[in-house]
Amino acid sequence: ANQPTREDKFSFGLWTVGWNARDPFGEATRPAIDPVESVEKLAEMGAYGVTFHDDDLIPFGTGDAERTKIIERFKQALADTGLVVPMATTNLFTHPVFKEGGLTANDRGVRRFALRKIMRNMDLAAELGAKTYVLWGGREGAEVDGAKDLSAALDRYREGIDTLAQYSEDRGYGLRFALEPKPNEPRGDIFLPTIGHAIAFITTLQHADLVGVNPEVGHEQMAGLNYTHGIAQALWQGKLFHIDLNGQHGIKYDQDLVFGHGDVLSAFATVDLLEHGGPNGGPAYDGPRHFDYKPLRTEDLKGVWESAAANMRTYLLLKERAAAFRADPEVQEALADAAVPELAQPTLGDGESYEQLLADRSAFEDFDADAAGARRGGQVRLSQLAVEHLLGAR
Ligand code: 3MF
Ligand code: MG
Ligand code: MG
Ligand code: MG
Repeated sequence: ANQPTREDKFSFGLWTVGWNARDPFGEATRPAIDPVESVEKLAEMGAYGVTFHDDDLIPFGTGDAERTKIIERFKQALADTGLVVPMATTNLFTHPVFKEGGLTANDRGVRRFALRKIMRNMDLAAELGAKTYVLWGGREGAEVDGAKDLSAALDRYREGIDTLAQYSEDRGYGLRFALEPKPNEPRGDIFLPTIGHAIAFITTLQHADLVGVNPEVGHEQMAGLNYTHGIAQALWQGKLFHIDLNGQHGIKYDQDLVFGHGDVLSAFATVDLLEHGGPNGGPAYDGPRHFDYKPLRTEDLKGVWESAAANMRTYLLLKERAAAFRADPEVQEALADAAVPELAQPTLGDGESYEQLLADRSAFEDFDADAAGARRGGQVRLSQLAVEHLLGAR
């Protein structure tokens, strides 16, 4: 039952399984993996999609003839395996040219180069049928406050995204863009650091309807935020265009652990929201379940594929646990006891005006605040039921 299938919509970035484990302190511990091998392996394991940065597939600086060959070979692998490309993105962080930013670099030439690099990969994304284009601005930021005109940086960020959205519309690509927030790393401070910052920024865009977010579990947790709450607001605002699932232990560097291998209770809440937070207890999100993780540096190639499988299996186990939680009559009772369903009831009555609220003595003059303040919470019971379902004790 916990064998992944295409219907589960699991996808992986080429840069995840393909990471050779070079980090800021140490050399690679594994060989790089041929993208075609990753496609074959992921398909075999039950994933439905693969995603990539331009440079994951076509190394930076590759000539046109070689580039065409690489693309043809990749397309053949997709055709042979049936794997799809739901999302693509751009590497605007590895090459030294982006050391001071991409779309928000002080150097105008770098900004123009960044736009062209994105546009070129959007052409490929559209050709491969991608629906979503992710923009993670890892180098859009600063270490030195005085080295960046912050207001101009936001102007340039907006200008860049407006230009890209217009390009997609004019070319008929029909892409939707998903901004990926991250508070820091590699820059000391990154612009649009959280889901909330990104959603607020999006309202200023020319094609605001085409732009949403791609929140990553670890990125929000690095800022000490509740990932489930963050994506819940994105969903509520119609902005959850894509997700990066992984694991993280609190406020530290971006760990990119296997999904569920960090804060597992939070992962349970996330899956519960994605699978049961929608209308009538159904799914709240129908996009790809995309994993952006890194196989630990300790692992060999066997460990790479074990870790890829672990992401999918953990998701499916949490999905099963969430379904059991929702179906448990005691959970239903505990939810009612904690008055959870009551929140769906509007605060004002149907057609009631604030004048009527003012006239309602039971709402204020006769309201027994002490009695309401003494009301049973019932939340620990709910929490324990979640833990017990998670642990397989129920
Ligand atoms: C870095 C990330 C990125 C983005 C990727 C997708 C390298 O912390 O999460 O992965 O997810 O650029 O656009
Ligand atoms: Mg990340
Ligand atoms: Mg991460
Ligand atoms: Mg990510």
